Amino acid sequence: MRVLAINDISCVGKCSLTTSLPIISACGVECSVLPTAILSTHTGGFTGYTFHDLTSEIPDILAHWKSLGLKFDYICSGYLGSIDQIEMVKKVKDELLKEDGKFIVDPVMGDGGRLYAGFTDAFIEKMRDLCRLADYILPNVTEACYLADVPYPLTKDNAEACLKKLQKLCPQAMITGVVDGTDITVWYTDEQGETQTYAHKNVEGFFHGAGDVFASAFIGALARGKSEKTAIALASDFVAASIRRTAVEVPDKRYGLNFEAEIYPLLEKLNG
Ligand code: PXL
Repeated sequence: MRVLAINDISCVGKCSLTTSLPIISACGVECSVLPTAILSTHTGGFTGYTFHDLTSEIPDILAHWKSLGLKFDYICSGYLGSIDQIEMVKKVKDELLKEDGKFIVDPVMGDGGRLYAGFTDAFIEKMRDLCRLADYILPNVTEACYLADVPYPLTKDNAEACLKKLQKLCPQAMITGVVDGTDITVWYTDEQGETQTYAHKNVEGFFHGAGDVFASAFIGALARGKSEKTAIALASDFVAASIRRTAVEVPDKRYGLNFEAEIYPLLEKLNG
């Protein structure tokens, strides 16, 4: 079983590959990486960060992998720095995903109702095309609103309508982080096509990297053979526990979640 995580390396501020690698590995699954860019920190809340685009390196990496005959059971994409990189991910999926493999797209573009630095309408349109090729998509509320072209934010009254629009892009669509009163909820479509929700008590505040931690645990659990429903529950419980801990333990939330301390309980459930 081999997962390929396509994402950036934000050297400090846990997100992208610094969450995918430890979490997917801890789940007991081999995680290979295709780094899209290297940044000194992520772009959410820090200023003065460095950004080195790795697009030009990728064709040679792919050529080498093809010469080795490599194929992946799961390919998941996260933060992509340009439209060219979206095209590159399509090529990787076409050439390196096993025939019965799964392609998971976390359409990382924004949070809190706003796009991250550098994202444009043209990028959103291309991200919709990438979502059309996916087996699962995992947007947060902001990304769901941009992809489905509905007003931000979502509540329990309009989340299902947004989910239905996303299903036209990808039948197994999800929306993470829908706040409903005192709860925070994942909305998703189950394998029978029914809308389902999975909720936790919301913790006030903005927790950087939560979406990446959720996506990593979801993929790890799927790759361990769990159903979509179980993988969503395990990943949500893991993120919620990490957020509760981070709220009291980590003064500067830009540095990401303390998910490390919650890995053992995740594994107990995964192996139980
Ligand atoms: O957590 C999502 C993310 C990933 N990668 C980079 C980011 C962000 C969010 O700000 O800036 C580089």
